[in-house]
Amino acid sequence: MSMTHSDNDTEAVTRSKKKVKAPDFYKVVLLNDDFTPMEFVVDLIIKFFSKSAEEATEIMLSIHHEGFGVCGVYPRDIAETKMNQVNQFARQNGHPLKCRIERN
Ligand code: TYC
Repeated sequence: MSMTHSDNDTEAVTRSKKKVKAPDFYKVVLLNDDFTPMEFVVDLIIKFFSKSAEEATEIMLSIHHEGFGVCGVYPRDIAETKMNQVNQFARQNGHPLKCRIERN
């Protein structure tokens, strides 16, 4: 069976599109609450999201004022791991802080 030149082109484009498709990315979001100490949130953002003290303070204050804030954007498995680590760390320390992920 033979393929025409144009069949071949179409298949090549279709296949390469599937093969190199970018992974889905997820935002890791922290939610505000009235109880978690500001210093704990700053330390947590430094620890899990590798931010400087200055960046972490800006993100924390933005969450405090806006109600939520994005700490980073990662492929799904990394975003899920960060969310779980943050939620466990907050719970272990007796704070109600919640972390979620959202598809980008
Ligand atoms: N609102 C908290 C306070 O006033 C601080 C806070 C910031 C809590 C960010 C959670 O994700 C958070 N102590």
